[in-house]
Amino acid sequence: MAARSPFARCKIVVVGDQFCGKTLLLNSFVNKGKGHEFAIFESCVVDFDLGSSTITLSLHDISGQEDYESMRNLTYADADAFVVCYDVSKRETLKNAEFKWLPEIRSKCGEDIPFILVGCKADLRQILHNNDLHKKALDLVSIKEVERLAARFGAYAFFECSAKYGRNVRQVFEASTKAWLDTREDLYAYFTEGLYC
Ligand SMILES: Nc1nc2c(ncn2[C@@H]2O[C@H](COP(=O)(O)OP(=O)(O)OP(=O)(O)O)[C@@H](O)[C@H]2O)c(=O)[nH]1
Ligand SMILES: [Mg+2]
Repeated sequence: MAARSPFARCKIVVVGDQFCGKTLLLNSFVNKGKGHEFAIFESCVVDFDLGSSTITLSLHDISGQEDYESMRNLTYADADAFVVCYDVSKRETLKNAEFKWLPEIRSKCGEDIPFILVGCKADLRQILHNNDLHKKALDLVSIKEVERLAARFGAYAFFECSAKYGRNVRQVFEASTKAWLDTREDLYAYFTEGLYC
């Protein structure tokens, strides 16, 4: 008889500037790239297949609008890991990850809260690669800047993804789940290696 999995639920909160791509990222993950583009996601619970085991993810979106701080504080309560998003076509959104979102989640959830850094709309980087005019206008984020920020704040991982084309979307949630499991010695072995069998 197969052993029962230990019950584990991981609460992941996706933060970042307004319009940087948080809601589409969550929708693309939950609806596997199908369905409509919803403007609002809010929260949802899904079973996530990690290969040899399944983990329950509680996924939470926020509004990137400045004046929603009290609502964000409610969402941050009991968060296990964060996905800190920026838009690869807007350097200002990476600056805000550095000066607004990372300080905010650390002040509310502690310095050691695990997080990953995610560049949304990576398709814009590809599409505009050979178009210098657009590249300037869009103020693309450089990978070096992201590497520096990730190293300075101790990001578990960083990715670029395209929710529009479903690229690297699963990897974002897999990495944020592992970032949390890394802090949970009691669960890590089971969920990453399937040791109980
Ligand atoms: N090209 C491209 N556009 C995207 C991508 N992801 C999101 N967008 C577009 O960017 C706009 C904003 O996306 P949202 O997901 O609503 O952004 P948000 O971060 O949830 O914004 P707020 O809820 O206002 O904080 C929408 O028009 C999306 O269609 C992507 O991967 N590629
Ligand atoms: Mg949104």
